[in-house]
Amino acid sequence: MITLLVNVAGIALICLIIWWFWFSRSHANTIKIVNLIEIRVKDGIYQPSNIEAKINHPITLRFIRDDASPCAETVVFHSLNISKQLPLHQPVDFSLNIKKAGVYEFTCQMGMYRGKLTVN
Ligand SMILES: [Cu+2]
Repeated sequence: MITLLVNVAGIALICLIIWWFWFSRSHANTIKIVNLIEIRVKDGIYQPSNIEAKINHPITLRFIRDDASPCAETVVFHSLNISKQLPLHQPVDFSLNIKKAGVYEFTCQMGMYRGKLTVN
């Protein structure tokens, strides 16, 4: 009877150790899912220019400007009230987490470059 109890306790302990290692490992390896989308600014267009995102999900739009013309210099998200300057060939991130469904347009300051972020 005592040996049985010891065996049960031993097995339980082994399970606990395995579970603990598995749990702590999987915990340490947790990956934060982040949507990163790279947008090239070139030849008068944003590429890609139609982007989809989910409500309440973080998304990062990384703009890389390859167009030297001053037209491409600024990206404006009108309805979000955000704008950023794009230095040539340097990534500029917009990290967004939009709480409301809709179509969010982004353009250069003169509205020649155009793109939209659709949030559902
Ligand atoms: Cu422009």
